[in-house]
Amino acid sequence: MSKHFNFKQRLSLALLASSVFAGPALADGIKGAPAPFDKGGVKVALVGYISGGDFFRAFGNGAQRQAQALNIDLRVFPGKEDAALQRDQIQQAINLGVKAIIVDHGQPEALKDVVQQALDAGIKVVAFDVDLNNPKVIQVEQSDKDLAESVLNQAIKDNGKAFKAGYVYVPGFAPLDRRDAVWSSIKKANKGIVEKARWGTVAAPVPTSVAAQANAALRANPDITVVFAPWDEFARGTKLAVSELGVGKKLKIYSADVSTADIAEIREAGSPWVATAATNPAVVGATTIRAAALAVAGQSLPLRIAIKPVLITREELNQYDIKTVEELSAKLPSFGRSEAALAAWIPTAK
Ligand code: SR1
Repeated sequence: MSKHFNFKQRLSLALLASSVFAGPALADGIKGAPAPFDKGGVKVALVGYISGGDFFRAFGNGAQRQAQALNIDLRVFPGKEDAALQRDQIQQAINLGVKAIIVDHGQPEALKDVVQQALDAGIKVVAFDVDLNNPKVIQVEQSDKDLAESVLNQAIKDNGKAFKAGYVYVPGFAPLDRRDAVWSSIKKANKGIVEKARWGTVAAPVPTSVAAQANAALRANPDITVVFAPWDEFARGTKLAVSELGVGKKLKIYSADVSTADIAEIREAGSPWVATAATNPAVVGATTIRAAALAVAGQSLPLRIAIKPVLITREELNQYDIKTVEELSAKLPSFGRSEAALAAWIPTAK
């Protein structure tokens, strides 16, 4: 074959070479960043437990965007609500030689030893909403106490201090357990608030499974006027049941979390879902990546990071005509960004 190429052939070869050899952005380091981020391509794993639902999708997207901004090679292991699988995925991440692992939810007892193995191998561990009770693990949460207090205070403001309630709960999940502690103390302080029924499941798809339970509970307890459903998937399922039973006029739902789809459901004419307290999950996802990056770079950061939620009511969404999470972020800067785990060398995600 001839070694001589014409101009057109040389141009195509040059283009091919640049696409093959220039390497992905991952190979580029960040100017002025501490090692190993000055070289780029730092491997980090994000190992989840729950993968369904708007919260976890937005959390993952926020983490991905922040990882890209840091030229991190992020390996995502989606959860399937399977503790054995999550353990196995942490093991896989250790074998891959990652520098940090973010553990997103899970069952602490199933994870503690494998997380210790990661720490023993020199891997930094950030835990989001799973209490691993290990002083070497950086814990991230959403200030669940504030979250539950703000939305339950709104429920009391709207309904008074005496009402019959339904409550959606599954024990064993750190955020739900922390919100549950607030629900218990509010009931204790307000004897007129009576929990008539309790339901809840994390079986996917959560809204459909919760709707079936809520339908039975609300049918058996027609005097329930308030439902505390502190996960948006729980609220969505309860709302489905309320609409099936046609009891939307006499019942109000208070929740946690927010997404663009939730905003539409809250703002629907006659919707029983009237308030939620939430952080921006994409901001939380990005924060876990920044925390992991600071830890890998050997820079100081608090062992416990709590991201503050905001209270969101239907009234305010309507008043300011907010239709999306992006519009909410623009209206409430504290919802759109977190001051946690920032450093001059860390580019924030767009
Ligand atoms: C089953 S735990 C569900 C919660 O996890 C996240 O913390 C979200 O806030 C959601 O409410």
